[in-house]
Amino acid sequence: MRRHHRTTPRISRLLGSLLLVAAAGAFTVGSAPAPAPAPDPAPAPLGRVVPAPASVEPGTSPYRVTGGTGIRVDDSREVRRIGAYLADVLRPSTGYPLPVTSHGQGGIRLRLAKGPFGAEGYRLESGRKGVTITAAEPAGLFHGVQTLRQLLPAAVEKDSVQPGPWLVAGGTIEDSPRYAYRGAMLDVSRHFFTVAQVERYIDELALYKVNKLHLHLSDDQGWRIAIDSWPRLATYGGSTQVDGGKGGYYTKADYKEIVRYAASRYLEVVPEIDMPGHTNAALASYAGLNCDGVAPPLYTGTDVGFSSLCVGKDITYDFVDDVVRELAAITPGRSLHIGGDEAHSTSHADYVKFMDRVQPIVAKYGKTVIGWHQLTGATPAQGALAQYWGLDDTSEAEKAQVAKAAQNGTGLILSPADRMYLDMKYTADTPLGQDWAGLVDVKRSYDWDPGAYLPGAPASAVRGVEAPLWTETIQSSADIEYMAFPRLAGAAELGWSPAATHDWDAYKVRLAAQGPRWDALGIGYYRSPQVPWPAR
Ligand code: NGO
Repeated sequence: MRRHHRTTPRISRLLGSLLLVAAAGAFTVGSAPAPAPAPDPAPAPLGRVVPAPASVEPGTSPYRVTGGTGIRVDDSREVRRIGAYLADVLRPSTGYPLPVTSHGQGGIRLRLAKGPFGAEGYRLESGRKGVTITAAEPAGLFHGVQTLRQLLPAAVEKDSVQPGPWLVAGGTIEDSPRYAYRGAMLDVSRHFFTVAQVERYIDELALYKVNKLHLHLSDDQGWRIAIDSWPRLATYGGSTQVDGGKGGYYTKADYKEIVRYAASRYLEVVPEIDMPGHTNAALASYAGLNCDGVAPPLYTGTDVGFSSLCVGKDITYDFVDDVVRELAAITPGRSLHIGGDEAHSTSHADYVKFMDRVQPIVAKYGKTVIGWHQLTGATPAQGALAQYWGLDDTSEAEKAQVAKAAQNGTGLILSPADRMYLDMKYTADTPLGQDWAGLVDVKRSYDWDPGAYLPGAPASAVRGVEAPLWTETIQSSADIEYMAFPRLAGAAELGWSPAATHDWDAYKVRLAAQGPRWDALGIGYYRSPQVPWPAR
């Protein structure tokens, strides 16, 4: 996919457009009179956007982006930056100069103003004279820019000059999210992904207004973040991965770069250190962390539930304190995920004791706890969020335990494995992924309501949804994209769009229109037969 911060030399683009004009001219030489130009194709309907906007009011005349269009921004650094991001998207394919300026009239305007937009909402007004996106916060402008991209023809996403025309349907969109937490998780432990690969995924998440990137930074197979006070975690614990590849880890500078890049796309990084189970990489790195003082070998298989930190040893809490302190210091977001799933080698009493000691450490360093929903089997700290990853078959008792915690104030992030797990196979023939939670095709992953999902949990406890991508079988950006697209778009819509817009038959048509965009961006996706993709 094109990296939006890369700047292609404008001259070559201008040359490209000149050549196109020259080529068009060549056809008319000697054939007088020139035929009337074909009428413009109709622009995409104003509401054909994923996630579905909250409200869409079609107007009459479209706006046409031309060589004279400017991008007019408020005179602030951040709005100018968003203008430059939009220009980077539009210039290569249109071939237009699209200057970003804070003066002039008409064209594409990005402005901050007080209004009923909330932290992430925006209004997009389009008509003959221009397109204006208004928001109270820069994040809203950025999300509005993503909407504008989808209103333009798919070819706008290409990297070389295309013929156009570049029409945006007329009318007004008023839009803001249903949930504040709209996440995607990438497991960088089972297989390691480079900063560039993570940034590529961030760009893809931003297309769909996802605002949290949860990084699963540690597991049995690899520890992926440098911790200065425990250096072997990364240098040794990060030295392999599933199937024995060389693994890797992020230096603090790498991690800060991911955080910075995510923030430039209005995503917050939520780092996870999974504990007390899923800790073989740490236990292998420091013998002292083991109850018997013996370090196990590094692990490159895919079993779960066999490792545990030693709950009775004080060094365990020194370790947790150091890791949380160092990670919190380089994490501007409010949340820190402490895992807590599948602690099958930790007794229940030890699990409760561990969580009672570890959650205050997270608070001490100014962060709020997120844990997998097994945390509700201990005592979730005030303000903690539980991430539910059960499925239809999960026992009623377990569901009730989570619902009870929600009634008592624990917020929920919903990641039901048989709906939201991007590592589940679409069909039995899907070459990648797993099927322990069943097969999850596009309709199943989209067609449920987070607000009414967990019996007994108040709708107000639901803070949002997240689509996790576990990477036991995933090794490349192409693998990530094949599993994430198209399901990620549905997860994003569940997090953003009002429940009233939920409708599979309408969704699948909007989703189908994303296919040519992914083709233009070089995103290889699963062409599910459930979706009426246009022919290629
Ligand atoms: C489970 C397990 C992970 C696996 C994943 C694979 C959770 C929360 N714990 O989800 O360790 O990687 O399934 O689908």
